[in-house]
Amino acid sequence: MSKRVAIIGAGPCGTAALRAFQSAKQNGEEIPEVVCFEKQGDWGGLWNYNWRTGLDEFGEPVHGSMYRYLWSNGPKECLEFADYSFDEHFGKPIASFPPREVLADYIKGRVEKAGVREWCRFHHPVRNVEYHEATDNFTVTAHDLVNDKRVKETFDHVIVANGHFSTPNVPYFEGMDKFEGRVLHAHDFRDALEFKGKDVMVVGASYSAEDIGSQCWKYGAKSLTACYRTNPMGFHWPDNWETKPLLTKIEGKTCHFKDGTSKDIDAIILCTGYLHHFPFMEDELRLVATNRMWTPDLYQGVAFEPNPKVMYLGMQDQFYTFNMFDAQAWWARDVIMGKIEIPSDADMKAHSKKWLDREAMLETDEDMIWFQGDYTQELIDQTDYPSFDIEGVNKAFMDWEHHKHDDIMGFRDKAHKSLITQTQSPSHHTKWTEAMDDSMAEYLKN
Ligand code: FAD
Ligand code: NA7
Repeated sequence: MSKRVAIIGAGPCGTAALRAFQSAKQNGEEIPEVVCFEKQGDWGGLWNYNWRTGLDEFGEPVHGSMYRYLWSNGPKECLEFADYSFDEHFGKPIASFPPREVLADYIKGRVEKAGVREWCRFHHPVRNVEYHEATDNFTVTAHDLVNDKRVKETFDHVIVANGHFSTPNVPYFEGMDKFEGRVLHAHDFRDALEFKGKDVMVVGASYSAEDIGSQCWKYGAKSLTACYRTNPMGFHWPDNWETKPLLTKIEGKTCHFKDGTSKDIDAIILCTGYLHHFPFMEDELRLVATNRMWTPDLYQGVAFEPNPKVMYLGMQDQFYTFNMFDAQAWWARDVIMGKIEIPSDADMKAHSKKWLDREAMLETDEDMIWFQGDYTQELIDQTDYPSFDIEGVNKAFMDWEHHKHDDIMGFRDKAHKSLITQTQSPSHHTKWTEAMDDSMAEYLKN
């Protein structure tokens, strides 16, 4: 097979694509030549902690949005790879909510075992992807940062896997330019200890607001204020945590809210989400998307309808993560290898419409979890990705949701059961609120 495939990004989605092709090769199939361009110096995507903010050592925008002391926000049993279990990687059962370093080790372990590192070009941000109608292929231009040289190569397919939680969405509130405190977006948050003893405000009502607020609380912030645009988070927060409607304006250190109340604040952390950002894709190849459960223009949530030789992985809002990315990567691989046919434009649109109609009916987190579980199942049914108990994963997500509503600072102390190996996780040796050391060595001492 003389085809060439470019993968952009070696995070969980890009490494899923690498593993998908390698597993076909392992099964004796002839696979295309795969080249994965990665901007950072290692694989793992967001799970590689980067202390830097702003620009990196090469002047590139820093990709990392993760921070110190980040622990998995969902049970690891809900994201376990079906072809590489936690038991296989760690050699023993481990607790259900691993810190970042532990999950990074797990993600890397699978691709190290697969032996696909030589398919990757690290420190190679992709600058441009252009399609040529006459030859039905693409020119990918990347920058070799170490040698400071542009490289241009031709590919038959492009898999875009650069993630969408890296380019911050930064709203402006009146008076922000004169705020007498620190203001930052979640993307630049690195260490909760910076906010010890401070009156901290998080703006937003989703995962980042919940987790960064909880981190600041855990590491000794004096008070937390969470303000929301549409709906509050709705958990039972500790006593020094207050919920307010949206910020309207700032005067000095005083923040005013929609209900007419005000409060003095030392630091504002904008947990206001991220932009899907593909500056390297030519206009006609660029996905325009927001963070939602079904992404318009992607057939099967993956193939770019205007040109299905371009595939986008992991573009949806995420309950399911690593295992859904795998399902997408295996599906993309099988389209590229000619095992799955792309239907007519009308059929692609009809398929997307079915999911868009269902998306419009979603009301609760539970609805969204079942939606994403069904979607993942639909993909898995089309490939040889090992089948696993999706209903069991959905139920584990339900338990997790209930645990969060029972005790938002205690849900990480719960233990879940693997849907891949049936191993029951042990409870972690230390309660999350008391576990200050998030190193892998400490976590694995069970
Ligand atoms: P990423 O992990 O973002 O990887 C994308 C890769 O593409 C990066 O390595 C980047 O360097 C590279 N790249 C970017 N631009 C270019 C370019 N132009 N050229 C070449 N390479 C490029 N998920 C969970 O399951 N559990 C959690 O607890 C969890 N916590 C999270 C906490 C935070 C703060 C954030 C932001 C996300 C969290 N997520 C979590 C969700 C996260 O999106 C996924 O786990 C996962 O990292 C997504 O994988 P990805 O490959 O799509 O993107
Ligand atoms: P999300 O999940 O996209 O949420 C963004 C939040 O920011 C959401 O609550 C939005 O409010 C809020 N938002 C967006 N714009 C504004 C403005 N202008 N004013 C006020 N509030 C605003 O992003 P997260 O960073 O929380 O999570 C991303 C990933 O990181 C996630 O997958 C986790 O795993 C970790 P809304 O509710 O829409 O009114």
